[in-house]
Amino acid sequence: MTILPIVTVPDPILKTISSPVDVVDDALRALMDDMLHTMYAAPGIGLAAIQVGRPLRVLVMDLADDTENPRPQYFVNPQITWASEELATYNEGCLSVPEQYADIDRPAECKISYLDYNGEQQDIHATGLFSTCIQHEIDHLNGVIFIDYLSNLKKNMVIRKVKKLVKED
Ligand code: K1U
Ligand code: ZN
Repeated sequence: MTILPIVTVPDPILKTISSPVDVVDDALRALMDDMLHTMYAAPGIGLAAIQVGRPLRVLVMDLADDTENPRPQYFVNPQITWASEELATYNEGCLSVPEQYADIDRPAECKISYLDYNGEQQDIHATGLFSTCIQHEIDHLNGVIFIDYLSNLKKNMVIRKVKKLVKED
């Protein structure tokens, strides 16, 4: 497995609308394995394919904490089929916006239909951090980053900080 480089803002590739996957085959599973490995190494709790430069509607997540066994989840062509009117606020981060956090409001609960690691159709009801994280990741598939919900002033400040951080590395 390979740890892939993660693209950071303001790289325009992050604005790409990713394309649906035609077939879940061994090549796609190899990409999902590399994405999971990359996410664990970062470390993070989610990663969309566009964050490693691949414009495909694929994401991986693992919400297990350090005291639990890993619980990898793979979502291919995920679609939000329902979202609650009730909102929840979470202080979000993003591996493409390193070391920056902001409170973001999103539907507290949602239902997602997707293909799993084996290409089987699945439906899931997401609540809590799972709901927040999967909505954040699906945003990536549509070229949206959490800082897009901030004012232009705040967003530009964050981008300046990330540029400085990446240059120093
Ligand atoms: O870049 C990403 O899309 C991943 C992002 C997912 C996310 C986090 C919080 C709210 C919504 C979506 C991250 O994983 S940021 C890093 C992070 O949250 C974390 C890192 C280590 C341990 C626990 C959390
Ligand atoms: Zn992100």
